[in-house]
Amino acid sequence: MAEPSQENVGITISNHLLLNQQLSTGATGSYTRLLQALVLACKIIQRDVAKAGLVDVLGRAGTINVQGEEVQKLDELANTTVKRRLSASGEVCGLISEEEADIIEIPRQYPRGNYLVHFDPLDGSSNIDANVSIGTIFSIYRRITESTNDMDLQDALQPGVQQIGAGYVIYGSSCILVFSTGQGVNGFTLDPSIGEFLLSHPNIKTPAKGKIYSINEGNYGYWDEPTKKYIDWLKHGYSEHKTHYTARYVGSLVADFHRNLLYGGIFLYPADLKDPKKPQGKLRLMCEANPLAYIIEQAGGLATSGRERIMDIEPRYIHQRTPLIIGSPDDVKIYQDFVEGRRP
Ligand code: P6P
Repeated sequence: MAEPSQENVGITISNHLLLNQQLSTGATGSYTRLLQALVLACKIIQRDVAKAGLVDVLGRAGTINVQGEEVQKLDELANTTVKRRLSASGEVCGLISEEEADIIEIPRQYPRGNYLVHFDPLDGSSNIDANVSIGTIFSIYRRITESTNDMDLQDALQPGVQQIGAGYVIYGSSCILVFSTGQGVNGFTLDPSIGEFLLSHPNIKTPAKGKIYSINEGNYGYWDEPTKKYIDWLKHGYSEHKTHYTARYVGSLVADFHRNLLYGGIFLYPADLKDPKKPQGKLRLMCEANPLAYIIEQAGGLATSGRERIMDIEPRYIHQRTPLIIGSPDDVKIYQDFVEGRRP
């Protein structure tokens, strides 16, 4: 299917999805309805995020989520919004939220569909009170079990290569939805005056090499040696690589990822040994690493755990964590050289 080009800039996401559907042989409209439900959920979350400071939605809800993190009120609103909209679409057989321990069953009044979605309803929520960009991340699979009932664990634990779509919304200076269904990556910017996402970034490709590295340097003492050597090389190896790398770290995954996707560069959240409960680092495989790996590969980049391609990882449990090194292919390959001992 031909990717949108510049003359398509400005078309609504609904028209883009319908064009996609018309050009997809055998398409029934189910996938389009699922994506439209996701788009609606993100518009509702954007509305809540935009007014958070005014209606005291800010602040903490006083509960702790499955990750052991303090849940913000907006987290709860976003989680409920995505669950309601996707369930009501009648196109999903189950959902997995970063905020909930177990598979989310679809309320009985709705039909079951053939898709399932892993999602992080509001990533970066610790930044909410500081008005720093936050985001929603989603990852779409087809069910692999033959059943008209709810999904089971086998459906939920598919490797990232089985994704049929993925994307994120960044609630920042503007609200941008970036997603792919396997034919490249497109970005849509919300025009709040008409409540429509309009195509603003057709066929995104990430630069082969960047000048930005994103990592929480406060964890330096907890990194493995190859990661330390790579970051030292970036900072002190100018005489060799002749590039002045700039450090940029928002501490909100979608913000750091989106900037590097467009400008080029590398984001790293390696395994850090400061928390024995998280020897594989902080980020989740199914609702953070896999969807962003899908996007970056569709945009010409790479995503690795250091040991293997992110999308090849066979998940063992739904909230599994993984180190994530993701971005411009030439930068990720140099990191891999340090990991595999090809660089001292
Ligand atoms: P740290 C936000 O809480 C998050 O899950 C990601 O959005 C972000 O990339 C990461 O954690 C930041 O973690 O340990 O650097 O504060």
